[in-house]
Amino acid sequence: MGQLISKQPQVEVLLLGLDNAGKSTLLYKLKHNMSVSTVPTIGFNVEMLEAKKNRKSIGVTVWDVGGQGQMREHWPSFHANASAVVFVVDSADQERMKEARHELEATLGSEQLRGRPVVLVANKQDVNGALTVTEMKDKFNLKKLCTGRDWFIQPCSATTGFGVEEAFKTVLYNLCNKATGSISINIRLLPKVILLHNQAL
Ligand SMILES: Nc1nc2c(ncn2[C@@H]2O[C@H](COP(=O)(O)OP(=O)(O)O)[C@@H](O)[C@H]2O)c(=O)[nH]1
Ligand SMILES: [Mg+2]
Repeated sequence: MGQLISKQPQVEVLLLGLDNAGKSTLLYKLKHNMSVSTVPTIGFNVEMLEAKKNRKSIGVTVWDVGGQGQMREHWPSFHANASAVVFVVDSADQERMKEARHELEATLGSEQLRGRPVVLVANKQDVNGALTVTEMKDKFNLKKLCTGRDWFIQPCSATTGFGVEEAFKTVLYNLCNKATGSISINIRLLPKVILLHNQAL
């Protein structure tokens, strides 16, 4: 098993965002399709997923790095190997929107992440008063902030599961599309397994 995994092409996805944004909830929903009670992440969680494109497997490692103030200093240590960034924002927490934007700006300013695709997850869409994706796009000035990279904003509710798969499919789509230059990739997500199937081949 270990040998098989080590021969797979690997991509690493960095899951970032302020504490309480819903990163760990999102990861466990994706991985186990279940809601878990989370506690603030001290340090980081790491989960392996498997994507399949045609019959080839791609190992996807997701790093869920704690978002509390003192942990953010360590985010840059995760930049070097990251293929893509998924940045989770609590869309209902308007008071911390500026802080979230500041952290996203700092992250995207990293040399090591230059050109890497980014998905902004507008989480907690189930909460009354949550900003819509259009409002978030404006608040974060995303078009300007993400110049020079593939970017996407995904409405999501990590607790209900709405938009969770799509957020990761978009990341993988961007990565695989780049790697192969292929035209159309359909991505199917099975429990614990993400299937990428290229219909063109
Ligand atoms: N209503 C709602 N609550 C959420 C959602 N996602 C996460 N939460 C809650 O937000 C809190 C923080 O979630 P957690 O995943 O620990 O955030 P993290 O610090 O970013 O890892 C928990 O109480 C979650 O149940 C969501 O989409 N909607
Ligand atoms: Mg967490």
